[in-house]
Amino acid sequence: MKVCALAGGVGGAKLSVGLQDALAPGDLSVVVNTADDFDPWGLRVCPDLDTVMYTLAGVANPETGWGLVNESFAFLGMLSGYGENTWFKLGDRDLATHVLRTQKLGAGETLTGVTAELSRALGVPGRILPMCDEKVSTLLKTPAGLLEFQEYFVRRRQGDEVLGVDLKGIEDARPTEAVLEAVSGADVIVFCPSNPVVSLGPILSLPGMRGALAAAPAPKVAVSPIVGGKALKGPADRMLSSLGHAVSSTGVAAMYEGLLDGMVVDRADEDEGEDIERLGMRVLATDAVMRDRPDRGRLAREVLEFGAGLGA
Ligand code: FO1
Repeated sequence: MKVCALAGGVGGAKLSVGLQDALAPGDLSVVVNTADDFDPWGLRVCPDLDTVMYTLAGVANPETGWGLVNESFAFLGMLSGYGENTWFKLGDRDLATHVLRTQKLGAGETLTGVTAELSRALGVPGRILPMCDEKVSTLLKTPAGLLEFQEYFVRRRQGDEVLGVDLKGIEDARPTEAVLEAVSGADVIVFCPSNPVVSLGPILSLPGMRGALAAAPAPKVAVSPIVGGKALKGPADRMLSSLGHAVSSTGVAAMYEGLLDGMVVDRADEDEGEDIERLGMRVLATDAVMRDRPDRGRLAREVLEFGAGLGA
C-alpha cells in the first residue's frame, strides 16, 4: 500500500516512523514542511526534514525528538568562545548534514535531490520529500514585531503571542514533481499530528497543493494534534487560540475542511465526533497519543485501516 504523509517536525516524525514500520519498505513518502528552514552561520538548516530523516533512520535523539543521538557540541562551544550567540543548538555530528547540504545546494543541486542522497545514505527505505525546492520562510506577527520562526520557537521559547503568520516566498513556490507524484499515486494520504498553522499550514498553502490533494483518488485522513484541548507538543494550542480557531480536534478538522475524508481523534475527544462528522468527514476515536515505538506502529496501522476503509 503506497502512503503519502504530510508532516512537520517531531509529531510528524513519530507517526511517520509508525507508518514506516507498518508498510513494506519503500511504500512511504513523507512530504515535509520546509518553511522553518534558516541559515545560521551560512549553513542551510532544515529542522523538520532532518527530524523526519533522523527519526526514520533510527538515529534521532530520543529525548528531544530533534537532533542526533550521542551528540556533542564542541563546534558550538568554539563559536561561543568567539562571542557568537549560540541559542540554536547545532551538534557536531548534525553539522555534517548542514555542511554537506549547503555545499550541494551551492553546487546547484535541488533540496529534493540532496535530501534523497542524505536519507539514502542513512538507510531510510522510503522517500523524504521537501514540500518545495524554493525558499519559503515562516514569519510570525507578534506584539514584539515580526519574528523569524526559529527566533520565535527556539530563542524566545514560543513565549510571544502569535497574531498572524506570513509565509515569505510562498507565492513563487510550487510543490515539487516528486510531491505531486506521491500525492497522486498514494493509496492513503495521512495528515500527521503536526501543528496545523506552522507545520502543515505552509504545505497546504503552496499554490496548487490543495488542488492536487482534492484531485488525488486516495482517501485523506488527519490525526489530531490536539487532545483534550491541549497540544500534544509545542505551541499549537496557544497559536490556534490567538489566531481565532477553536482549540480542539473540531477546530483542527475545520481548518482542514473540504480536504479530508476522515479524522482520527483521541478517546478524550470522542464526544466531538458528531461535530466533526458534520464537517463532512468520518471520525475514528482511539488512543492517539504516541508514547513509544510500538504505540507509533499501532496508531499508524489503525490510521491506515481507517483510511483504506473510507476509500471503499
Ligand atoms: N529545537 C529547540 O527547541 N532548541 C534547539 O536548540 C534546537 C536545535 C535544532 C538543531 C537542529 C535541528 O534540526 C532542529 C533543532 N531544533 C531545536 C528543533 C527545531 O528547531 C524545531 O523543533 C522545529 O523547527 C519545529 O518543528
